[in-house]
Amino acid sequence: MSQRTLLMVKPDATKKGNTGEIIKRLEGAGFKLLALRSLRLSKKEAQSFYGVHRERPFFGELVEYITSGMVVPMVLEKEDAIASLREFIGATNPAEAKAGSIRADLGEDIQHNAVHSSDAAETAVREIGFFFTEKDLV
Ligand code: 3AN
Repeated sequence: MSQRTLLMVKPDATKKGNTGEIIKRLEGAGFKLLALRSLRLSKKEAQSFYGVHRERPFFGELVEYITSGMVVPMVLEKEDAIASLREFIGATNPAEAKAGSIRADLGEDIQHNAVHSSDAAETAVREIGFFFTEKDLV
């Protein structure tokens, strides 16, 4: 079943000029780009976006990092997009991500790991709605 998911290029990757490389890899792997933005999140927006992690010990650091520079969220569509994108980007920790994946090649460490992607169907709907309205999706 064709599915939509959200991928967000994180500040470590935008700072290093890796946004184009990431989009090229995604399109090359058959993910169809439906919408794309670039912005810097406010502290409030970041706390809301990462709300599920509020109780985790690294929450403060995570918010500080994600608001430290530009992010590039985008909506991608493909068969089984959510699971196949998570497989494609690699494990959260770049040191454990499979060779050739975006996080293995372009991530630095568990926090500076180049990209975020939605982890489930409900999360994808929420995260797409966080950045985009239905009319943004081509
Ligand atoms: P994923 O982004 O692969 O779904 P989660 O949900 O485990 O990973 O983590 C959410 C975010 O928190 C990730 N973007 C990751 O960079 C960050 N994170 C996870 N674990 C740590 C940690 N131990 N220290 C700092 N940041 C972390």
